[in-house]
Amino acid sequence: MKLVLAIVNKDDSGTVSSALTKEGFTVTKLATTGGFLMSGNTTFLVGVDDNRVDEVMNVIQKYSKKRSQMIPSTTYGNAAYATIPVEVTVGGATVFVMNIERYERL
Ligand code: 2BA
Repeated sequence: MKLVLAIVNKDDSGTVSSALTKEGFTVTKLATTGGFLMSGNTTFLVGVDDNRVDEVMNVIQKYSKKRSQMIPSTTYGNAAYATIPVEVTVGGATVFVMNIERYERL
C-alpha cells in the first residue's frame, strides 16, 4: 500500500477531490499553507493499493493547473530587486508517494 500526499492549488481542490472520489478513492483533504507564498493550498492524503497509484497520479495531474503568480521581490529575498515583482509558476501539483507499513481501521 502507498500513501499519496499531493499539494494542490486551493482553486483546483474541489475538482481534484470530486474526480478522485468519483474514481472510488478514499480522500482526506487538509487546509495547508505554502511556506514560500504564505498562501493557502490543499493537501490530499490518499491511501491506495500499489497498482492504483498511477491512476491517482493521472487524476491529480489532469485537474491541477499551472498558474503564474507575481510576487513582491522582497518575498523572493533579493534586496537588489526590491521594487521589481517576480513571476513564479505554481503547480500543477507537488506529489509525494510513500510506502505504508501498516494500515488499520480501528
Ligand atoms: P509555496 O511554498 O508557497 O510555493 C509556491 C510556489 O513558489 C512554488 O510552486 C514555486 O513555484 C515557488 N517557490 C517556492 N519556493 C521557492 C524558492 N525558494 N525560490 C523561488 N521560487 C519558489 P510549487 O513548486 O508548485 O509548490 C506549490 C506548493 O507545494 C508550495 O507552496 C508548498 O506548499 C508545496 N511544496 C512544494 N515543494 C515542496 C517540498 N519539497 N516539500 C514540501 N512542500 C512542498
